[in-house]
Amino acid sequence: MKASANEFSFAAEPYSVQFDPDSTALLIIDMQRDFLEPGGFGELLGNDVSLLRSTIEPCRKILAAARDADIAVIHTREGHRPDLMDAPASKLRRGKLETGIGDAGPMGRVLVRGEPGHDIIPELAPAEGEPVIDKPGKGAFYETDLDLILQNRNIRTLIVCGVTTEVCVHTTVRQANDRGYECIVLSDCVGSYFPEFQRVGLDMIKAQGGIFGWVSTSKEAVAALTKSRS
Ligand code: C5J
Repeated sequence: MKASANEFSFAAEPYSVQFDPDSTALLIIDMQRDFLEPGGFGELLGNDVSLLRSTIEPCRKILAAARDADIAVIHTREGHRPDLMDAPASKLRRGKLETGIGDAGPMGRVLVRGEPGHDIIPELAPAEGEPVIDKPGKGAFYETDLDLILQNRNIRTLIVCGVTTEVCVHTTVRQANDRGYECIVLSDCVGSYFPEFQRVGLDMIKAQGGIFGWVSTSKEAVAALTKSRS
């Protein structure tokens, strides 16, 4: 599995991908109660949040493997200041929701920082020292210090997990790709409320020779990370 000094590879589509564990990070996007649990923003938008729950166990496994292999781990959360001054009016209006962003819901104020719904689900709780990027938009690079953190740690490759595939995962992968990062999206660690968006979202990443990056699985990634540090 070793390609050259400190370079490893694992099976992916459209072709196998090489990575250096020292310049690789696991990026876990928005695995928040607001998207995965009943009563949060995802459900208030009319979605069946149970569709995302299959991502939890594979995410838990790759998170454990990354920690064991001493790979950098970064979490993100989508949400807003309690005064909502960082939320565009268009976002607040969108969906014409009866209970929308900033309103009181079953898990506190919807998509607001510091509220229970904004928390990362307990199964994937960040460990001490793992940065949590609070982002006001869908893309994790928009109005955050993610790029700076990655640059300061010489990270070039991102193993990407989280929700939802076609929204925050896709937007982040596109932003990362334009900034020169290599993205490997793990198909069983990303989820959508729409099965067809899940399929097409993953196809779009790996099409045209990997126009946005690679698609692999948690099994392949766990095996590769484990081997890289053995
Ligand atoms: C959405 C996200 N779907 N994290 N956010 O609004 O994908």
